[in-house]
Amino acid sequence: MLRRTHHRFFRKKLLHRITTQRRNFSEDVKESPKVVFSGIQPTGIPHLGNYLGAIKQWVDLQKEENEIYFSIVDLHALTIPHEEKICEKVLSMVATLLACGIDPKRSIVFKQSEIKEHVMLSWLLSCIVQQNTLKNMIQWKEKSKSTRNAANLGLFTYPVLQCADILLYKATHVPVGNDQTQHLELCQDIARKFNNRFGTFFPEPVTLIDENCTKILSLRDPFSKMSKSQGHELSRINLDDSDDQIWNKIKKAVTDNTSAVTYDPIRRPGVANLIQIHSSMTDLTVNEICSRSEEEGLDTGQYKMAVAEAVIDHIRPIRAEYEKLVGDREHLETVLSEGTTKAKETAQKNWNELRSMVGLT
Ligand code: AQP
Repeated sequence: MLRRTHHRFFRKKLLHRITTQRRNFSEDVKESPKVVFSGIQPTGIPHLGNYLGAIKQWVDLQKEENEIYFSIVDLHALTIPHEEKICEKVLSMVATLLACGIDPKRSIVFKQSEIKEHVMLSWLLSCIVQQNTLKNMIQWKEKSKSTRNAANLGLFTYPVLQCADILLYKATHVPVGNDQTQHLELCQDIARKFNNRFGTFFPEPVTLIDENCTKILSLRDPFSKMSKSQGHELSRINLDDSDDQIWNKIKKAVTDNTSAVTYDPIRRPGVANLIQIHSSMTDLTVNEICSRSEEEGLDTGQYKMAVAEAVIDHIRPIRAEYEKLVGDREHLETVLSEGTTKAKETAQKNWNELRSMVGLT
């Protein structure tokens, strides 16, 4: 069991530290309310990387008057095999999103596979993008390498379906973790190409990345990202982990032989990852954390306790809410079907216009 420490200076407060990238879309779009789109795969309980890289921003974006779509992208999840039925994981993802603070009155939460226009638009866009462009996608290169060139076609065309997801709703802003930056650049490129060829229809969506938690790394291998489906169970902190599990995972996190707490993501990625997680969960900057740890004379082992404390305090209410919601299947199904009905309306309207623009009707 985690012992309370004297490191009380590590106060918590959520910070709104969002940075916008690539503002290369028209002034009109900038001034109108944002149309926000983002997706998450129902491939397991989200981990700290999903939460800090994406979901926390999603919650913050609800504070503004935005039109918001959050899709549970079950078609993307088919690119890897699953033992459990994907639809079961979809409902637990809805429970997690609500527990994190997604409000179905403010955001449209829906299931991708219920809206066939995602696949139709994906096909249309795949007739615009060149296969060489897809071959250069970093995630494709990594995944095809890890499967020894036996990766399926769905993994190859995954970024095109992702572009279709975003563009179908004419999204102007896409909050994601920075592992998705290249895919979002592709999306901007495809939108531009479509507009040039068929007439202006799509905004070029802006990527929203929280500059303070661009990529959360695996706790076991700080050279890889924290992932739901890859790496050891100890490599990720899940949003339903118990206090003891969180403490145990952070205690065993791979660091290095230097005992001081210093931030050096290149030479000390394990320690830098812990500092980044800690900073994202409190109102402390990286510099404040390092200088206060020095003042307190903490070594990395002692510092891990302070990180664990901050993570546990942050996750505890989310876990409690998740446990309450996950048993209420009827409520989760209602949220999902109401969201899907609303999303379908926009998707069908936009798809009908697109069909006509490309000459299908
Ligand atoms: N390690 C991470 N750090 C910061 N952001 C991250 N995201 C994922 N991992 C990290 C962001 O979470 C959002 C949803 O991700 P996803 O469900 O589409 O899956 P993914 O990007 O492929 O991440 P996982 O967790 O590794 O899933 P699996 O194992 O199923 O492939 C995205 O915005 C992503 O940037």
